Amino acid sequence: MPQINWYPGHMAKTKRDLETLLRAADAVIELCDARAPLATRNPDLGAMCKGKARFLALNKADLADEGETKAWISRLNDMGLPAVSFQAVGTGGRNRMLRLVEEAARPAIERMKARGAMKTARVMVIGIPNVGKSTFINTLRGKSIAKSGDKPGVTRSSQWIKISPYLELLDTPGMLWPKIESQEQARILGYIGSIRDETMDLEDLAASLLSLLDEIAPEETKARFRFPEDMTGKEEGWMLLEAACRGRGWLLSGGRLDTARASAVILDEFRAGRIGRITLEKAR
Ligand SMILES: Nc1nc2c(ncn2[C@@H]2O[C@H](COP(=O)(O)OP(=O)(O)OP(=O)(O)O)[C@@H](O)[C@H]2O)c(=O)[nH]1
Ligand SMILES: [Mg+2]
Repeated sequence: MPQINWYPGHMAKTKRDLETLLRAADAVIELCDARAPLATRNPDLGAMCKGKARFLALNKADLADEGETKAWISRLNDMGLPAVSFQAVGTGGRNRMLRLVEEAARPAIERMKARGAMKTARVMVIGIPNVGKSTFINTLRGKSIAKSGDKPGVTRSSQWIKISPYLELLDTPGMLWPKIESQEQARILGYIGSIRDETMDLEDLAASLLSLLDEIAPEETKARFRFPEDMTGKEEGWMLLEAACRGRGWLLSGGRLDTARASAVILDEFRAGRIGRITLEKAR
């Protein structure tokens, strides 16, 4: 399997910029993807945000398995990290989230008040690319102000966005970290769309995704890609990719299998939640 080379050159600068901006923030909200709450967290953020009030939002909860998300929330809370689930598309849960954001910033505001200064709460929204930071801010604002899109690297520079007369949120560019711990983690980031597709071998990626899905959600995967009845369930990713080509009719002239097209569609369908609500990392 080719190595994924994932650290875009501009990200070292992003990190330096965020460190400077953090000084002005009263609290930090970190967003991760509810389908992989460990793999989609940047290990550098803990040290960067030291001393700041902070909580984690498991976003895109609509795409993850509900029971797994609940289990993840209690595991993270048990570890001492306040965590909640959220769905940034749609308006359900907006008021609850606004209250949480305000609560996180309140101690800093109270400290300022005690010194006689009236202050707007400034909360920074951080996380790896494509987890929904800009969408989250737009939903809390009730208006599409921050640019968002279904690929990583949409937000190029940070901007403060006024949510109410007393609250501003900082939209930030997604941040990855320079040293990759495991290729398995890199692949998860590839599946959910946090690494640019152009830097990966999409056929390898789709083959390994199929093999993971076949393990976690065999029924949904089999039904979606119309695998033959006699598959044993122990096939390699590439065999599954070929079976999906036959099942879904992704063929070239002469009946050759169109694995390139198949891979693009498989990744799209997974990212959009069409195969089912599937959590890639188990909480227990
Ligand atoms: N299903 C679902 N999709 C979401 C949710 N939140 C965001 N999205 C989608 O995820 C994609 C990425 O959203 P963005 O808000 O641009 O993500 P970002 O974290 O700002 O990304 P960068 O700016 O590239 O770091 C968009 O297509 C959103 O519509 C959610 O809760 N559920
Ligand atoms: Mg963004």
